Order: sequence, then structure tokens, then C-alpha cells
Amino acid sequence: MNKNINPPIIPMEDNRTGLSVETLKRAILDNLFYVQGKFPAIATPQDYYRAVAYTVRDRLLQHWFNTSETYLKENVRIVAYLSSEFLLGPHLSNNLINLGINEAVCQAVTELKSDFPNIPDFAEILEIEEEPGLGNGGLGRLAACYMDSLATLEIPAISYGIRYEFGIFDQEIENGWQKEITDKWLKFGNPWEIVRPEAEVKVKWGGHTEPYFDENGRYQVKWIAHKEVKGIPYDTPILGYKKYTANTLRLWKAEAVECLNFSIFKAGDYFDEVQDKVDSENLTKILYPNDDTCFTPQPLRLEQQYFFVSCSLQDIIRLHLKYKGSLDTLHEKFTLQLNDTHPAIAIAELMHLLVDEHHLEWEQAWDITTKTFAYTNHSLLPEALERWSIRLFQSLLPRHLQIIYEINYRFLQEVALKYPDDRDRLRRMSLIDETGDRYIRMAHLASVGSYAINGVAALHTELLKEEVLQDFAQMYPEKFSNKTNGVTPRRFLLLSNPKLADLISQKIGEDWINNLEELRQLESFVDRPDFCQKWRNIKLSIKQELAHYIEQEKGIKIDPYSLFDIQAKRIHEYKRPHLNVLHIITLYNKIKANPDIDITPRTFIFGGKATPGYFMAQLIIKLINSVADVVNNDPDVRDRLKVVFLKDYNVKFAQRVYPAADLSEQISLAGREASGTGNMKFAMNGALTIGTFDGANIEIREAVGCDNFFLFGLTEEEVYALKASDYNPWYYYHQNSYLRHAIDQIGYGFFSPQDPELFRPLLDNLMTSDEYLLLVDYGFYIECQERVSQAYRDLENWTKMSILNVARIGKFSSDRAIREYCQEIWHVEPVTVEPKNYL
Ligand code: 26W
Repeated sequence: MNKNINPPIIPMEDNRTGLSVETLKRAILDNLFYVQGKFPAIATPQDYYRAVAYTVRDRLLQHWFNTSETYLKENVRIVAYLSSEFLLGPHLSNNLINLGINEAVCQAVTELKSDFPNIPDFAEILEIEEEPGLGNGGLGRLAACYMDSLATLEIPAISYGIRYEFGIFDQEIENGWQKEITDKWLKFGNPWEIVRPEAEVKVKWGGHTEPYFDENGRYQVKWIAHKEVKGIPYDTPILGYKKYTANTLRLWKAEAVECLNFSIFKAGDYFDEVQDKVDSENLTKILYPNDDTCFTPQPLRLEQQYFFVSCSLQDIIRLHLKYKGSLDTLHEKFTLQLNDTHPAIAIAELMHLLVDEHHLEWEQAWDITTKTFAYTNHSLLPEALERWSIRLFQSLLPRHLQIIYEINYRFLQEVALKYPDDRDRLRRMSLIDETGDRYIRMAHLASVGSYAINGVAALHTELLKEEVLQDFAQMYPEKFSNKTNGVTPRRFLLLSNPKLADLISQKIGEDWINNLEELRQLESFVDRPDFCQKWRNIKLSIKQELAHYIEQEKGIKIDPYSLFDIQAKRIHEYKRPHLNVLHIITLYNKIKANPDIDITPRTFIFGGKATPGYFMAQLIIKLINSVADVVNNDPDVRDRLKVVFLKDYNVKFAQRVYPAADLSEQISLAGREASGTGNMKFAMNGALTIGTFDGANIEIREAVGCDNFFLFGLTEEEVYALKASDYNPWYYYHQNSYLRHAIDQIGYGFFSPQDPELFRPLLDNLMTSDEYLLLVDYGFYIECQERVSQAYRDLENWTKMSILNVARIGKFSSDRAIREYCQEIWHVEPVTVEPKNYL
């Protein structure tokens, strides 16, 4: 007769923080019931996703509170990362990984399914989350990777940005053309953010300034603004991987100060009153979908930039004065990173706040300012360099214009002192571009007002110092440094490629997740046939999953054994997706010329959004889809080539394709891609790279070994020389019959029989200017692709190269990049947060 009749008491874990499967199940039902007000039988998949989201969020909150409390208690130095874009990606999966409860929550959901069959399965729940697409591409995603590393490295940090109501558009493809769909990511609300109305700030603009002398006879300037809005902060916890540090992402939303003052009502002009409210809230309505492409000086864009910068600086000054001390030590407690020039107005805004609001002397204010800001440049493209018209500044920010004039006046005095009688240098370096309408050069303001300036890859930083910011590099050489980009291995390997991550951890343990250089241990497995077989099986199974997904999505059957050749990035001519298309057409023509040709079967996968209004990019998307229709349906091809344009390239999409790639296309014209970060993510997942001597490609090739990288094309110097010596694309057209054939087919409607003239603009562009030198690099590219096809036939050797790419990719972790920023720019130390239960 068993003695203990009553089962052992399992101490009831706290519903809000317990991590056992039982507690998680109870917590999910609790959140469904008490937060959503739903009971299982009627709950929708969306409700269940949110119940799981709240359950996971509950387990973040204590770390979040601990972190903020620790930072305040220990009076730490904090990094503030100012960015107009954050491409975060889905939160749920990432937080499950960083909390280390992925399996437990998966188990909890699976077990709940037996009681409540209408609960979606775990994978479906992860799919439901609308990702916050608050960014365009590289710059926005880099900011998100850096936040993951800052928290994982336990660096005190706050990231500031804009809470766009509508993020980057969703992309549909209709009849081969991109169609932009509004991104209603907040339709079901966002369980990961907490609004902080108590921390609202006011932002003003417009109006005029009035000089006056204060009670001590000091010259002061009063800014009588014409418009004012409220900035409401929404905070999102950013937890480090298996750390107790949860930093804060503070995104600002604009709201009308006074929603309605009824006095006007009586006067009956109701609409103006409401108009003002609408205008105010329009401010943070939508993300500008243009990146790197033609900076279009829309006033609303400057308003958005000034809005979040002013909110953030007021917030930082409030924090500093409340917890840390007086303003003269601001630069000791805070260092502010400008993510490109988009937040550069912050330099003038801090001067305005210090001089006009807090009445510091100009010199002291400038000393603090120039010790507070650091600036990262992400693009050399002239059309990406922001410059605002004086006229717009005069109307929107009259006081800031005065301040910028004063900064410029004092700066040019300094230049004249250092370089006497060099009028041309003064003209070149001035913050004001005196041509045409007269403009403010935001990159110059950022460079003069910052103590550190960096590029995002070695070549890019060199070109920055030799070209765009040459004069500043001569004047302030000590400010310049390179910080080659990095990506987080948590989201882009551990989370998006669990099979490969498991195999790696089985062999070398899990330290690589926090210290990616540990992957180098994999080098010793390249000659282990069993390991290589497992490596190949994993890649194949992931390719089979993607093939299944593509068949479902597009109805196109692809061969998982074919070489998966992937180009996924924003569509821009300098990234040359149309060079990739020229290769596809060349292969197609070789098959048409001899259907029995022994060709390495390939599946070409494209993904990428084009900036609305960027016609050539839109036309390239149409070309890819048009070539796909011909190649995919031509019986002679016998399924040896397949071309797929997958719509709506975003972070979720990226997590699906990086692990499935055999070949990563990084084929930008040398000297144009500042760094690239997709190149790092592909290599981290075992893809081999075909690429030019550009951006971070150069450093990836250096790290993985030139035998494990397919390099082709002109170098930046050769590009420079060729462009200087009147390059004639026709020479290459006549010189290469395959090129000529492909160009003619595009130009004369072979891929657009119903509209033969359709791609004429592309042809004209290539045959007149070919600004991105496709025709000269075509020959080298085709040769290189032939080498790739040969290499892929030797699967053993290909596997070795794939393993070596992963083994040697350690440098490209965002942890390494952030460690460099901390040691060489921000001079900030990690702070350990001790776990403590609040309740
Ligand atoms: C038109 C206004 C504009 C201009 C430039 C909007 C956005 C930009 C960004 C700087 C463009 C961008 O995302 N640049 C990319 O930044 C990545 C992160 O450093 C680099 O890896 C890419 O090479 C670079 O193109």
C-alpha cells in the first residue's frame, strides 16, 4: 500500500515568471482569458499568438526593470543610438531564443493543443506575428542587429527612433510588376510595446526668433514657434541572449497637443481645428520608402527627423538632470551615435537646448556637443547624401538655421586658420552649399559636430576619407575610423537555421553563439565524411522546405538538388540584379542553342523591394518576372533552370532564404556598396559568395580564404580609371556575342512579346551610359559563374568550402563590431544586471 497518498507538492511557480511547461500553459490561458478577454473555444489564431506574446513579454519585464534600476543605481555611461529606421523583424521567436524558453513554450503550446484543438501549432503561431517593418534595408537592419549585441554584451544603451504607424510597404507582384500595399502592422496592436504617456515631450517648429538681453545683460535668442506637437514614447524591451540585460527601444509617436479647443467650435471653423490635429499626427504616419536612392527633400521627412531627435534629446537631458548631474557632464554620461545623417539635426538641436533653454555659453555648449556625438556614414552615393534647402530650414527651423550659420562661421574661421587663402577649400567644406537654392550639407554638419566619424567597411572608410569627406579627413584625421559591419548570429543562424546550429553545437558546444570566433573549430571537421554528409543533408532539407514553400506560394516546382543561386536585397541599379539576369539569359540561350548541353541545374531566386517612383528598379523587377515566365515554361530547358521572384522581401523572408542558399550574389559595382550585410548572413549559413571587390565582400574573402570565394570584376580603382577614360559600352556589346544576343533579346521584346518596347529604357540606359558598368563586368561574371557551376559538381569539395565559410565568418558578428565601437568610439563598459524577482 503506497504510503504517501498525496502527491508531492510542486511549488506553484508564479504565473508571470515561471518557466516550466505547466506554468507556461497556465500563463498562456491566463493571458488569453484576462488580457484578451477570450476563452479557448472562440479564440482566433491572432488571439492565441497574442496570449503567447504576452506570456513571453511577462518574462521579459523583470529583466527590463532590473536593467533600468541597475543603470540608475550605478550611474552608468549610456550609449544612445539615434536611427530613423529599425528593421527589427518578428519579436516572438527572437525573445524565445534569448530567454532560452523556445522548447518549453513550444511544448506548452503543443500540450495545450490536446485540450484546445483550435489553438494553432507553434510554427503557425510564430508565423502570425506581423513584423515591425520600421526600416528600408541595410541601415535599419544593422541598427536592430546592434541592439541585440548591445544587450547581449550587457552595454547600457537606449535606442531612439520613430514609431511609424505604417512601416515599409508590403510588396505584391501583379503581372510581373511590384505593387505597394500599405503595411498595417499595428492592425491588431503590438503586444511588445508599452506606451509611456508620463514621459511625453513637446516639440515645436516654424515661427520666428527674437533676440533679447536677459536679466544679466547676456545676449539671448527667443524662438517663438508657430506649431507644436506632443511626442509620446512607446518602449520595447530588447533582451540580450541568455542575459538579464534588457535595454530599451524608445520610439516616438506624434500627437496633437490640444485635441480640440472648443472656442473655435463656436466660430464654426471646425475643420481647421481638426486639420491641425490630423497634421500633427501625420508626422509619424509613414516611413519614407526610399533608401540610397534619390534623396527627395520632402519637408515632412525633415519634420520627422527633427521630431524624433528633439524628443530624444529632451528625454536624455531630462534623464541626465534627474539622475546623473548637471549638463556640463552630459557628454560623460551619454554618447549619442548618429545612424547616418538622418538624425544629424541633433547637433543643432542640442545647441538650441543648451544655449536657449538651459542658457549655457555657446563655447561650453559646443564643447559638450562635440564631445557627445559620433557619426556613421552608410553610403557614398551622391544621391543618398542629404542636403536641405535654406528656404525650408528658414520656414521650419528658423532658430536652428541661425545656429547652423553660427557653427559654420566659427568652423570656417578654424579652416581658414589651418589653410590660409584656400577659398576653394572653404567653399568645399562649408556647411552651406551656396549653389542654386543654397542647401545645408547634413554630412558636413555631422562631421563638424561629432568627435568620431566611421565608415562601415574597410574600403568604404578609405573611399570616405579619399572622396566624400576628404577635406574633413585631412582636417580631423583623428576622428576617422573604420567599423566594419556585423550581423547577429542569434537571429541569423541560431534562430533561422536551427538544424545547422544544432549540428555545430553538437560538435563544438554553444559558446559560438556568444563568441562567433569559436566557429573556427569547425575547420577540423572538413575532412570528416560523416560530418560533411550531415552538413549536406541539412542544406538539402532546408532547400526542400523552401522548394515546398515556393511551390505553394508560386506554383513553381523547383529541384532541391539544383544550385540555389540567390540575390535578395533592395532593388537598386548599383547592386546590379540586371547583371544576374544577363547571366540567366546567357545560360538559357546556351540551352536553346544546344538543348543537350551538360549544364549545372540552377534555381535563381530573387527578392527585394524597389523604392516607389524609382522606375528603373521597378522595370528590373518586371524584367526578372518576364525572363522567369519564358525560362520556366520552355520545354527545351527541361527544368534545368528555374527563375523565381519571391515577393515581399523582409526579415521573416530573409530568415527563410539565407539558410537555403548555395550561392550568394554580391555583385555590386566596386566602390558602390558601402558594406552589405546580407553577404555576411549568407556566408554564416554556409553559402558560397560570388562577388566583386566591394564593401565587406573584400573582408569576407580575406577571412574565408580566396579559394572559398568566387571573385570577379573590376576593382574600385579600375572602375575609377575606366570612368575617367570615357567608357564606351558599345565596345563590349560588339565584342561579346552572348552579351549582344542577351541585350538584343531584352531590348527588342523577346521577353515581352506583347509589348516589345517595354524594356527599351533599360537597353537605352545600358547602351548610352551603363553607369554601373554591366557590359564590361559581364564577361568576367559569366566566366566566374562557369567556375561556380564546375565547383558545384564536386559536392565534397563544395561542402568543404561551405564549412570553411562558416568556420571563418566569426569576424562578421555584430558582437565584434559593437565591442569595437565600445572600445574605440563610445568608451563604455559592460554593466552586469543581477536577476531579481520584483513581486
Ligand atoms: C534617401 C535617403 C536615404 C539615403 C541613404 C535613406 C537611407 C539611406 C541608407 C544609408 C541606405 C542604406 O541602408 N545603406 C546601406 O547601409 C548598410 C548598413 O551599413 C550597408 O551594409 C549597405 O552597404 C548600405 O547600402
